[in-house]
Amino acid sequence: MKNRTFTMIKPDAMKNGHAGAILDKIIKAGFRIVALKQLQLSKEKAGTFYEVHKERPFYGELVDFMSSGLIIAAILEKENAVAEFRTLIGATDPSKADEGTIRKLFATSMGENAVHGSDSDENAQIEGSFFFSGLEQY
Ligand code: 3AN
Repeated sequence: MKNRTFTMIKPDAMKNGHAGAILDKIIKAGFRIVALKQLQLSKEKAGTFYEVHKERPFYGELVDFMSSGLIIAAILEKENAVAEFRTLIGATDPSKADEGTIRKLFATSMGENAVHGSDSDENAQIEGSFFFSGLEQY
């Protein structure tokens, strides 16, 4: 059965001009775009989105970075979407990401790692609805 995941192209990849190449890889990997938009998160919204990481030492840095520039947010659909997308993006630390993955190709560091991908079906649903209303999902 087809299911959904949520992604963001992060400010580093946007500034470095990789948004087009990343979307191309996502589409060629067989994901269907259910919803997509470009926006800039306020610090407050970025803080809410990453609330689960509030106690981690990198939380402040992460919130500053994610609100530092434009992002592209998108909901994607494919069979086994969450796991398939995590495989396509590669490990959180780009130096440990497999060859050919989005983070290996486009990420600069553990913090500035080009893309976000949901880690479960439940979080994909929560994250997708943080950015998109039901009417914006096709
Ligand atoms: P992933 O994005 O691969 O699911 P998580 O959930 O462990 O990774 O971390 C969420 C985000 O927090 C990462 N995408 C990354 O931007 C940031 N992050 C994780 N670990 C670190 C770290 N050690 N230093 C700085 N930022 C980090």
